[in-house]
Amino acid sequence: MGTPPEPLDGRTYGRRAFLAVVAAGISALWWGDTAWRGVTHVLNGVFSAVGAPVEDGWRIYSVASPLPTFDPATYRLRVDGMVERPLELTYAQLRALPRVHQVSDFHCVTGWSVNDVHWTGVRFHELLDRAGLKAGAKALTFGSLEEPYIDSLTIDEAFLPDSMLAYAMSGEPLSRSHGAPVRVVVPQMYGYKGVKWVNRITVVSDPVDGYWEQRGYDRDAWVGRSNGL
Ligand SMILES: Nc1nc2c(c(=O)[nH]1)N[C@H]1C(S)=C(S)[C@@H](COP(=O)(O)O)O[C@H]1N2
Ligand SMILES: [Mo]
Repeated sequence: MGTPPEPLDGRTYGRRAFLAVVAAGISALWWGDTAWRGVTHVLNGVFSAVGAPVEDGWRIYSVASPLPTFDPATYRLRVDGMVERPLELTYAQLRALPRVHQVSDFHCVTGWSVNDVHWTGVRFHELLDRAGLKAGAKALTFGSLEEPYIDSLTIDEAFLPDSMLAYAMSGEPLSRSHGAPVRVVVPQMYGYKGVKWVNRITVVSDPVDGYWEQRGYDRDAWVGRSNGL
């Protein structure tokens, strides 16, 4: 014959267990909420719609906050590295360079796209012709007012007929959220190559991994032909 379970303690134990579960639940809710806020904060910088503001089909992405503020009085675009004549262009000088318009589609590697985007800006050769490429120059590294976001293009990629440095979208100066004063536009590659708030173009002998490439995405971000994780 076995001994039946103790009936007296059972009650107390049940109540304790109940209280323990309630306490765990409350703490889970508490930590859950805190964790969720942390997660949405991170996702703002990671590829996700969660927490990223949406504007006309665009998700506004950044990796730091607040978004950079561009001051036309003090802004300079530096072109340096393997060049004969380093440049420091004011916003006005940049806008005075030969300008081009184009309409191209934009694709983020996470799956959203914006078709028929109207861009205005300058082709990269306009800048690099003025700076003068030194022998061995093969790639451009783009720096941003938003550190530590960077990316790079080979000079061949930068000289694709539809690659450009854009200072206007839809006929309006680039908005702060879209990267004022200038952003890289490379329609044949995924959006992460398109550094916003560009303030520096350094000519180098080899491309370097950009912000998202250091985190696993392909450096050769060809639309439809790269890893997209
Ligand atoms: N400085 C900077 N540039 C950036 C990013 C960023 O987080 N910071 N995100 C990139 C990615 S992944 C995409 S898809 C586009 C999004 O452009 P939008 O923010 O104008 O929609 O910006 C690209 N350029
Ligand atoms: Mo993206």
